[in-house]
Amino acid sequence: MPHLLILGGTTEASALAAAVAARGVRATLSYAGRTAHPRAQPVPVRVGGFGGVAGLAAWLRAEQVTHVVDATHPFAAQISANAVAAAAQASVPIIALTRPPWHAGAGDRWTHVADLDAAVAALDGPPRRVMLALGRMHVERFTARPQHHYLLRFVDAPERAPALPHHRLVIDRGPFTAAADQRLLQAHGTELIVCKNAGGDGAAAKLVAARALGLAVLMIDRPALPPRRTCESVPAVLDWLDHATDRGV
Ligand code: 3Y8
Ligand code: NAP
Repeated sequence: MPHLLILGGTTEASALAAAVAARGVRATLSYAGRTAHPRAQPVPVRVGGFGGVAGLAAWLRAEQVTHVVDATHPFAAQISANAVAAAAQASVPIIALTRPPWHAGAGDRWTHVADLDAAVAALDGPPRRVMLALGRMHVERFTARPQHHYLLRFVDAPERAPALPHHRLVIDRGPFTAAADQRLLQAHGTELIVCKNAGGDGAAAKLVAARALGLAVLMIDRPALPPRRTCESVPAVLDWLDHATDRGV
């Protein structure tokens, strides 16, 4: 009796949950618990950390998980490393459902930086109107650059106001649309967008809007992820599930 663990938190994870529910495959979708009201899912959901590699391996054994799909965000490097190690310890096959990185197109004004620290460093210089499209978890890093007028977008309202002297905070969860993001950027007078190379459609709207408005983008490249089998579509996961089951792994 298969039991699929989907490590979630992305549009792709939700699409996979819908597909396996429609097939009647037993699955559990797992959230870290970063947001107050995660999207409802058509499969059972668990929320919260597992307790490192050992905790995840123990969970896989206790719940008799037969397949793991890491459908987490490309910047969720810790859980992805833990999942590879825990799946190996528990002898459970694993595949990552990911999405290709975005690439600059005609008319894009992108500057690539390696990580968050490099993005903060790149914001030296005179005050500008900057959209930090990074969510809540890393905003405090930008107190090192207090001169800018920031546009922030969080999923949930924070307990206390961000410690950036000049900021406007929008509470909204994606997926976003290019038209709405263009209106938001124009209303703020944004000159520069700072974002992660998340890929996918759920967060691309601001890039389409930036291109239309001729705005600069500071694109944070993805962190290194461990070697693992990967695919880029729900059908590819379903095909893997069929064959992994056939192979008896
Ligand atoms: C808790 C689950 C779905 C999944 C929706 C995708 C798209 C909308 C775009 C911007 C960028 C950002 C952020 C973003 C997007 C999708 C997807 C995606 C970016 C939810 C969700 C959880 C999270 C966690 C949250 C982080 C934050 C990052 C906001 C649910 C809505 C900026 C990433 O307040 C916080 O602490 C938020 C933390 C991690 C990054 C950060 O560092 O702050 N996602 N986002 C997951 C969990 O607990 O395991 O609440 O339903 C999921 C989605 N967010 O099923 O519809 O597929 O990526 N999420 C980024 O890409 O840079 C927003 O504003 O333009
Ligand atoms: P992370 O840094 O890779 O993981 C930190 C710790 O959070 C993990 O070691 C694990 O705790 C716990 N964790 C992370 N994802 C989990 C999950 N799906 N289920 C159970 N525990 C999880 O992760 P993150 O970058 O904070 O991302 C957290 C969640 O938000 C993920 O589901 C991710 O898909 C989603 N998300 C993140 C981003 C982003 O920009 N990082 C964007 C969109 C969505 P233990 O060690 O205790 O097991």
